[in-house]
Amino acid sequence: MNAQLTPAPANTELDAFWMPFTANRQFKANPRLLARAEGMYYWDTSGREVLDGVAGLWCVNAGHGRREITEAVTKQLATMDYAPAFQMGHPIAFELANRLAKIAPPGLDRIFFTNSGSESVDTALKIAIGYHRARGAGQRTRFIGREKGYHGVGFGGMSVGGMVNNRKFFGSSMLPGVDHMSHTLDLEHNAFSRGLPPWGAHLANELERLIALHDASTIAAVIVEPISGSAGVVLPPVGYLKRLREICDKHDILLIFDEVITGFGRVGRPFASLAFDVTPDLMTTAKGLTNGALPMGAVFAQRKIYDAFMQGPENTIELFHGYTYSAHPVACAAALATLDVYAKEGLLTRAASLSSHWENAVHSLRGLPHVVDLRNYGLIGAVELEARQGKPGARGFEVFLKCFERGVMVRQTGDTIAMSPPLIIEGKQIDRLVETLGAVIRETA
Ligand code: PXG
Repeated sequence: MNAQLTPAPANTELDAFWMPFTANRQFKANPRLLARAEGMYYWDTSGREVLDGVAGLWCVNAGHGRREITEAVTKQLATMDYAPAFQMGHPIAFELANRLAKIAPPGLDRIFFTNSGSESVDTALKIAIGYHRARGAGQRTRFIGREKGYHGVGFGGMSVGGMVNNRKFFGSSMLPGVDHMSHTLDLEHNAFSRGLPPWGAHLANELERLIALHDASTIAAVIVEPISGSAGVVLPPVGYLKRLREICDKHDILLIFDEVITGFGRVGRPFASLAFDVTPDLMTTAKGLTNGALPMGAVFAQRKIYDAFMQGPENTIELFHGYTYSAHPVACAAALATLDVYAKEGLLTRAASLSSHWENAVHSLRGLPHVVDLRNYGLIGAVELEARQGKPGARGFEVFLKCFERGVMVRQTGDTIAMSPPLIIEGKQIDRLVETLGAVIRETA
């Protein structure tokens, strides 16, 4: 297969690529270059094996180098490389939408294709506004997000998001009319919870306060991640999401679940809304949809939302929105092959059977120096480290680097280390991942 390793470029050859969400100068002085991937592993440019503890970036759920996906993509490229989806169609886009509708949470059977999580979020926000407008409630344009939320980097997603660094540089360019609820991370009450924290459902009642402040008649939608990933894994307290659903229902406000990370098996069910038994009106996805092999996203909408747009003369476009690459045939082929792999290997529920091993492994780190919290759900885990005095993020970054040096890739956000391995991981690999992290934490001052 792809056995040929790409030689590492000299450091000066790294200048032109302005790397995303990266400390460019630090990286280019000391690069970490990946050259090959298969199954649970990457190999770097020197041929060193690295265990993938984050499924790339939470997307390679079926593991790397899946032959079925490669073949489907190759075949589709040779058959029809591109076809427009504006006023034209191609069969596999419809096939993919039908397949997704079958595994979707109840009623979410109308699917809009995008190319990323950020585009899925901006699409869902626009659909929410359009839905209310189509029903004669065009004044409903506000959104409620949440602190620590991450909804990608488009102007819409950034505005409803709640991660400070992603917002502060772009301050005056936010969408108007957005407010935020408090996040639900509370170490005083919930540190070291196993699975969902028992304390905190009442935090959902803040939504009632924001609704009272702005008036329900101005609010289009509430958007949250069922489990926040990027902010360092923030879990919903037991009962919290159900409460949000009740409040939204009471006030005719749409509830959007951003399942870009939690979708496609990460939590032991195909989607977190199924795991938590709370059904949103709109659901945003990307990442695991194609196993990360090609960029693609999908917004799942309740049929009532789609139907609300289907009015007026039949030759008019109902939603003035879409991307050149919406339903790209090659991405559709990758997604269909991915869904086949998930189905054949039971990967959309495999995390449930591994979750107690995973939970025990993650919580075995309790008591190590500077560990102030451990969080887990499905095949998601996080270790929160105490920040060094006056140097937030420094300890976390050092742990991330040392893990990589020892052949284990984890993710770092501030002083939190996140893990989200491919769903094909075996027990021994879970142990190696967590033991390496533990050893590194032990020797990091
Ligand atoms: N919503 C959620 C919930 C996400 O996690 C996006 C939207 C945006 O997706 P795109 O495809 O536009 O990047 C994301 C992306 C990490 C990390 O480890 C998380 C993401 C991306 C990169 C890194 O924290 N999530």
